[in-house]
Amino acid sequence: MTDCLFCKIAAKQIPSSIVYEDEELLAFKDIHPAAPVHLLVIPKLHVATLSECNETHVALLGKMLALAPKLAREHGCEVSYDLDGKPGGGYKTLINSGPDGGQEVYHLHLHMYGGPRPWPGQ
Ligand code: IU
Repeated sequence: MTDCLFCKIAAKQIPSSIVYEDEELLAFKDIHPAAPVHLLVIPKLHVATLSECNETHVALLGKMLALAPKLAREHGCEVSYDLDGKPGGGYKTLINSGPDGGQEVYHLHLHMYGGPRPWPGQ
């Protein structure tokens, strides 16, 4: 979509701090970070909102979510376990959908928050 900001970021027409890219996905640093680590994972394909997704988007959505652990490892917020098996670290993933869900940019994106808290919703 020509007027979509995130399409322009995906096409490198607008600069962003890219942390991951493959044929289908781009991940970049949120321009107004709400946590020490605040990344956005987007599909290069324009999908306005999660509400437009159906079974044809299952693989794409799976890839977006499956990227989170890799990004977490690379940004120091993976879940780890101490010798007693107690979990530490971690991160939050979030998709805002529609105005009531707090969505402001109408190109599907997965937020990933990590690092020292607080983060949104905590
Ligand atoms: P939302 O889920 O649609 O509310 O989130 C949109 C996010 O996109 C929000 O966190 C913005 O800070 C972020 N963002 C960005 O990273 N770069 C931009 O140029 C614009 C918004 I506009």
